[in-house]
Amino acid sequence: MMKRMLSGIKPSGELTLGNYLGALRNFVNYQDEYEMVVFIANLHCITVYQDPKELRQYLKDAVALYLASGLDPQRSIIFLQSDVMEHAQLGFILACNSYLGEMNRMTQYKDKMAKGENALTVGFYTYPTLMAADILIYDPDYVPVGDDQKQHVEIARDIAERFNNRYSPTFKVPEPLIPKVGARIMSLSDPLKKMSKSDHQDKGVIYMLDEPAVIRKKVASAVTDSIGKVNFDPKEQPGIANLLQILASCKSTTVEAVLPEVGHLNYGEFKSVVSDAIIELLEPIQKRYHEIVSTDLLEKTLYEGKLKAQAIASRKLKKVQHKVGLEIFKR
Ligand code: ATP
Ligand code: LTN
Repeated sequence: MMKRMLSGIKPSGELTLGNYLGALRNFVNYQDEYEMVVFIANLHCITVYQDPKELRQYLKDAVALYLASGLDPQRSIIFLQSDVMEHAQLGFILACNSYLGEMNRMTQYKDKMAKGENALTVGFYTYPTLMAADILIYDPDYVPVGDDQKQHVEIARDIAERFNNRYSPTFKVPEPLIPKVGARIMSLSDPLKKMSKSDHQDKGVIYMLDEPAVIRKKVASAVTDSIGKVNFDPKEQPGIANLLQILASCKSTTVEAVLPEVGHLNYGEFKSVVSDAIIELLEPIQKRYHEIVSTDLLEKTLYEGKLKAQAIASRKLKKVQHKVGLEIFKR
């Protein structure tokens, strides 16, 4: 039997090059070998307030970009998280099997607290238990995510093990799968910070739908250093190291393999090679995006995906409800 893989992307903005290299592209590649379950994490999105009109547009673009990148609705299950109500229901049960101490230790939460953000929502606090439900309800073998999401998958594993021990074996304990290259693309304007789609002010974020001229401009103004040599030294030259990672990842190879080709270039020449590689990668996807965005393929994909996902999720939820003792009569 084919092993199952599951992942989601939170469309809290337009998808970025980081989302593509760190996540989406890998989903597409995995379709040949695995049964892929891929969803748009719109519930996770609203853990932080979103303008409804903007959110709707982001969701639509995200589905279109999934398809334009090559996710195939015939082979993969593609759906909207909120369309499968079982996620939220299992999320609550898992929240009742998780502890405040665990939530307080999550980096994402601690970072926001440390920044003194005082309007954090309860939904944001329970982000990890909903994410655990997203995962565990499908019994995947692997969860491919970028580096920043590893802790969330680990807590899902802990919750699964606890539930299995407390009741009886119910959930598969999945493995996170982190790509070797492209797992953490940094912002071009601050190479110590992750390229993030919700950083709307940041000019160092490349969006998947950016026009070639915009990409060139952003790469040309990427922060570098005064050393003047293209080397891979993330400590001393984080900007150049990031561009090298982007180049290697765009070409689906390693930094070691691209260095001999660019090590002798000056920064201006090097940046132009990097822009070319990004444009070459994104242009065909953008073309397909424009072809499908106004067709009924998006609606059809989400409808069919929802039915397939619900079939799996409702079976699992029933089992869980029974084990926890919520049901009186077995249906
Ligand atoms: P937000 O700004 O809302 O936190 P984000 O752009 O950081 O969003 P997520 O929606 O949290 O991205 O992530 C979607 C997937 O893309 C995850 O698997 C995540 O690890 C991956 N990802 C996000 N940003 C990057 C990045 N800069 N480099 C590599 N992978 C990334
Ligand atoms: N938190 C993830 C999105 C996400 C997810 C998931 C990823 C929600 N549920 C389940 C993998 C599995 C993010 O922001 N990238």
